Amino acid sequence: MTENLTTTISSASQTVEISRDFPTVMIGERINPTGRKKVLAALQEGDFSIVKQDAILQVEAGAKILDVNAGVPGADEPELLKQVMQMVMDATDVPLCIDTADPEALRAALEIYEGKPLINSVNGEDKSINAILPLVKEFNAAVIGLCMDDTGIPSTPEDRLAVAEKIITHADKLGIPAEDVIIDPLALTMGSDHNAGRIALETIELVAEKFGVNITMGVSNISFGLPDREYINSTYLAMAIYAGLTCPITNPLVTEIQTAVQAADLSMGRDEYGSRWIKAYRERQKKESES
Ligand code: THG
Repeated sequence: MTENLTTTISSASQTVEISRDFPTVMIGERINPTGRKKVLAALQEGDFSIVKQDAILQVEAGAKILDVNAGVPGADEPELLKQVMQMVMDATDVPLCIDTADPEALRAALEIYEGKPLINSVNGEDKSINAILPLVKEFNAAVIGLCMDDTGIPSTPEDRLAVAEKIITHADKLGIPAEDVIIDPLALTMGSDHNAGRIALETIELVAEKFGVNITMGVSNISFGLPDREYINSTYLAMAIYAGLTCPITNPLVTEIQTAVQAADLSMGRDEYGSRWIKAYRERQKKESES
């Protein structure tokens, strides 16, 4: 087994360490107009209050990093992304995961960010590698590498591993260490392919075993189009943590997600004396008695 690498991400005032030897790090997914119609409508109207509220609520619910996506169709993405990030940085102290496909928006975001951010994302296409990895190096960031390239998302775990290897190798050539590359095996929905979950789990195992790198994943993707998504997402999340997932992009406001992460960490021996589990239980009880 390869050594578990540690990725360090920071804001101006906080540092987060990600590793299979440490508790799971939740990356809050909610600041994203692509996945959320209400956020889209608000941002189109220049209303950032929902962003502020989502930032605060997600951190209170246990998110250690916040994903920030400002992909509003037709908008000036570099400007909007900076505004959304500034709002989040004013409202919370946690490090950010900058979620954009636009290299110009990414550069604009990196120029105002204080600390070491996580860039979401690069993929195995030469065009993406050549545009994104130099920015990762220039701004001393960490980056999420998606297991896809110009031919799409490979259908086998072995072929996804090969894309991960390509990204890690190119990063290394630019002087970006493997611990600053976090691999995303890509969760597709089981609503259209019942093997999608298994393929992603096997990819996690292969990548963790071969490279020791950290693993992220947009867990909610797994259940698009299916009913009772929170049960699927939370069960899948616990299984993926066992397979080697270390920093899921997920919705921390969902109780089933919170408890799945906490119970998985306890089950993996990452919660000494179960003290975090007990503390979280007491907090849930307190909340219930208040409501
Ligand atoms: N990998 C990486 N980054 C990602 C993803 C990934 N970023 C975007 C996405 N996938 C993760 N973020 C979300 C955000 C919201 C939802 C799912 C993933 C979501 N939204 C609800 C829905 O579509 O049903 C809507 C909720 C609402 O409108 O309030 O589920 O895979 N690296």
